[in-house]
Amino acid sequence: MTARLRRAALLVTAVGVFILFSACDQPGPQWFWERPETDFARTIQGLFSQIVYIAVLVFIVVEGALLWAVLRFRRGANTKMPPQFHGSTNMEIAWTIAPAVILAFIAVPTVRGVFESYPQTTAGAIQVRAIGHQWWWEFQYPDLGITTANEIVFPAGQRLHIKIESVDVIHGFWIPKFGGKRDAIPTRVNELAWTAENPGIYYGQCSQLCGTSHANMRLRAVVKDAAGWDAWVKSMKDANGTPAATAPEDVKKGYQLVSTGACVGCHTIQGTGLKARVGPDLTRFGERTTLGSGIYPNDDAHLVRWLKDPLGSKAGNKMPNLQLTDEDAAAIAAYLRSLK
Ligand code: HEC
Ligand SMILES: [Cu+2]
Repeated sequence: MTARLRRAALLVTAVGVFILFSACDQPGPQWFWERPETDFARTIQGLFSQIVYIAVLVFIVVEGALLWAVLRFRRGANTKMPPQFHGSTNMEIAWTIAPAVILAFIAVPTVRGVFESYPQTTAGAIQVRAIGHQWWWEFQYPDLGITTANEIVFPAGQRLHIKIESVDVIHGFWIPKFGGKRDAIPTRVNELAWTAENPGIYYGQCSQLCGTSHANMRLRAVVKDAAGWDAWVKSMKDANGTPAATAPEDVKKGYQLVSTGACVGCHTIQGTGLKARVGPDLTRFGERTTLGSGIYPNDDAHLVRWLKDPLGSKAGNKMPNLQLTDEDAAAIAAYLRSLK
């Protein structure tokens, strides 16, 4: 290689590395290394950090020794051929024992972490079934008689026991700040239990490639304080979906369209005639912050676009285009957003 070529290659590498590492600049909403938000995340993060630090130490020692050897023993103008030898029992014993000791330091906490990460006693915990669908999440609270979608709601400071399932393909339930991911596998139930520490909204993402809109299969964890949780449970249980007879005048048209249209075949809205389970449960839909499993804010503009053009809003979407007029879509959006 000419010196110029070498310099160009170096420059390209440097720029590439710079661009790569610039992704680490800011902790985004799914950044997990700082401030774990649950006991479960703390276990996983402690283990992860411990292994990373050991790996960094090993890297420094090995690369340091390598560099030292390369520089110290490099060939000079009149270096003679060094003595050649084969086999060294002492060195072989050393490089068998040293890695075994290092691996023990990794294996013991890892095995302990694996056991700790499985729900032990979950008596008294809030029970939730998290069910993966292409490409959204269903959340059922069997003890409370509540079903919702895409936003898993629970209180801070109380144990949550999640049973993770899937109705179609393998999905991955993952809220990075809350700790490791766990797969949703058809015909199986995987479990997670944790206690969240701080109220807030946290981001999640399906972590198993599950088809066209895998990247759009997000979720939110909405962690409430005790009062907020009680209010949410009450509101979900009281949901009456604003029956036609009492629906406020301004959303009555939307209600009629929804309860006589194709929506009936796929969605549930508690308190109305909509009882199908193909798509997300829309009970109290107006209380959700997002739309389309966490990809859009739940506002009028995005909702109207969603209703008019589901596929344009989300690739592969299993909700069909129902050829709604602008007027009907706006009326339906107003009704759905009034459900709170
Ligand atoms: C053939 C079944 C089907 C029909 C009919 C249907 N939907 Fe859907 N709908 C779905 C599915 C499936 C999703 C989830 C799409 C996704 O996020 O991947 C969905 C999602 C939605 C969402 C977003 C929910 C959320 O939490 O993000 C809304 C709102 C919605 N539908 C409203 C309607 C309305 C109103 C109608 C009638 C005009 C309707 N749907 C008709 C299947 C259907
Ligand atoms: Cu998925």
